[in-house]
Amino acid sequence: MSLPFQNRRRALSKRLEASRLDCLLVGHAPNWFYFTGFTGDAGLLVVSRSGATLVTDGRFNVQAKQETSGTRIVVQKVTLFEAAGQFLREAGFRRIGFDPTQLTVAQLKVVKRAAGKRCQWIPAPGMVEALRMCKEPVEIALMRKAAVLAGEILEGVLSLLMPGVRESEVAAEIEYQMRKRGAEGPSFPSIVAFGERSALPHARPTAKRLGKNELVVLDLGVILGHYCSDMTRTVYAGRAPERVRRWYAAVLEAEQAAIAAVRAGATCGEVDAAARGVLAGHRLERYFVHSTGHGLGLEVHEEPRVARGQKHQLESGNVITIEPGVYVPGVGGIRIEDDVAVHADRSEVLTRVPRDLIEL
Ligand SMILES: [Mn+2]
Repeated sequence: MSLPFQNRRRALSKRLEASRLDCLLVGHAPNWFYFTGFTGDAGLLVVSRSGATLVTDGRFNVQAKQETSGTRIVVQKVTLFEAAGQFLREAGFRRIGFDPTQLTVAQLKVVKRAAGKRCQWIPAPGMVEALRMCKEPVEIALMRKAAVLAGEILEGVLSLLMPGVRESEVAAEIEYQMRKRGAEGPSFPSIVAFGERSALPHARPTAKRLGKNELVVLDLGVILGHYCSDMTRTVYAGRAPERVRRWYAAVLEAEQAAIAAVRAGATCGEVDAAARGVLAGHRLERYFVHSTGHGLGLEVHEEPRVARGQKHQLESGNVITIEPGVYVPGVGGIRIEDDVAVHADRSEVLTRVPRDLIEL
């Protein structure tokens, strides 16, 4: 199953034409992968209306030829940015688009100088990200697999949550299972947080041991076939007290309301408001300290953002997370997160783990 690199370059080409750009300089690894399939971590891709050229170094020459097709490979003899500049000069490109959020001031200076004075440099932020936001069916199929695998791993480690186990031991098992079961690795450092630490939305696993009557937040995702998944479940080690049940029910209700709001045509702000409104109804809004979700794909955080006031209108092919939470400092936190794909006439939850409160 090969990804439609040619089609993507054609789609970019149309945008270049609309912006009257001769080419776009692509310096972000997920973006050059998107257009060529090249998985190396050093390079610069120039996509023009007539073709694609990848500048890379000798370490990646063989790999680049194996992984790409219809892409010219230039092995740099000087530094990467000088070599890219020389190529732009020789190719005669004049109006060159670049993403100012992905190029450092120093890199831009070098490539500009090497390309020569005739070139005009036009900021074109987010041009590739806008294309990547709409996944093709083949991408959604890969993301479905990544989501299912994350769920299986999450369910598999629940049996480790016995009194005395350390956060770091659970995290190690999670990431071992990812590799063992075919993932390239975790899509971000797995979060395993016990007790009070569950109130930290981005807790890193520590040597803390699981005690009796503690919340446990497990937030993990895999990269499988280049695509990311991202999911969270919160369980209770013991019999949950009344207030924890109440918080859990509120977060679950918020998550379900947000998932129900996901459809083509809805704005990301409306989806965020659906979750936030439920939590406000339970007087828990001030404990919801982050946005409702984010886009997911080749990167674990990408466009669109699912946050307050975001105007992006969801469309078929968008894949986002929905992950409301409640974090009570000094007590604990609860988050429930799933991955949702938008189709023309429905939405599809890609993650497949039950959401009812589990008491261990
Ligand atoms: Mn997430």
